[in-house]
Amino acid sequence: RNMERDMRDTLARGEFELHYQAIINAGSGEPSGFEALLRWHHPQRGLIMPAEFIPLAEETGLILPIGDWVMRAACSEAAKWPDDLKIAVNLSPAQFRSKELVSTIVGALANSGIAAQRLELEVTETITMHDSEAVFAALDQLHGLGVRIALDDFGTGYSSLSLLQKFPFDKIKIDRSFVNALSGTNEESRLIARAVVRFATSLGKTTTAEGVETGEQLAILRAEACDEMQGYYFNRPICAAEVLKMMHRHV
Ligand code: G
Ligand code: G
Ligand code: MN
Ligand code: NA
Repeated sequence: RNMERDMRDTLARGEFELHYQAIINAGSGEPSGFEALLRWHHPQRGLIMPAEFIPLAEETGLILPIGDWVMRAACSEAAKWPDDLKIAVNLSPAQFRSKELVSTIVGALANSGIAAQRLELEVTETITMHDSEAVFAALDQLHGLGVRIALDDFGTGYSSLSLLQKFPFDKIKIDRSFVNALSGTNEESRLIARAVVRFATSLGKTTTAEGVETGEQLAILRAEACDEMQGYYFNRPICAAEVLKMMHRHV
């Protein structure tokens, strides 16, 4: 497969890129951290988004070295930021099949010098579908080191209540499909947002709404006491240099 060969070459040359999207504290309106999002600038095909190449990376096992690169690059970049800012990194279910996941993450933290508490791992509930004992052990070990764990895309899959009880999630990210439906005239979507926030809060977990695009959605989520917001209303994913520029404007 040409795409697989191209992916290997890109990885070997260190030419993947991370973009970063701010996660905004609903109270202060300031970023509490950034989510790292993988990008591939293909020499012929231009910018390729993760949805187009992560499935192949998972099939071929390349997600393991790519995931290692992402973890190291994201932690090293975060080391340049004020140390109250977190870095969120997405993990594929396939990465949990590697025995090296915990040591890779510990290595990336040590190498960058950032505190474990600044790293947040975003996982979807599909990680629990295969060998959930091994996944639990890895998450529990990382959580014990101070790494934060977020349940991504909440509400889209088969999230069960027992999953939330069993796994050490610190945060629930409300999927953007729910946020997208929020408007002053859609009472039902507001009730769903309210229920999810209350449910998560009562379990001691924080909530982040993804895909916030309008001031109206922001106002509703604030009124429902959602802790954090993320979306095009605040900013699009931006490159590392732009993040640094943005920070200089703020200090
Ligand atoms: O903006 P965007 O197209 O970047 O992200 C699409 C999807 O790709 C998201 O669901 C996100 O979880 C996933 N994704 C983005 N970056 C990474 C990454 O570094 N690793 C993994 N495993 N998934 C990622
Ligand atoms: O699945 P995950 O939440 O990790 O993926 C994040 C994805 O959502 C990325 O593809 C990112 O570019 C995209 N995204 C971030 N903010 C918005 C938004 O406000 N609207 C839409 N439609 N997509 C968004
Ligand atoms: Mn995510
Ligand atoms: Na998501």
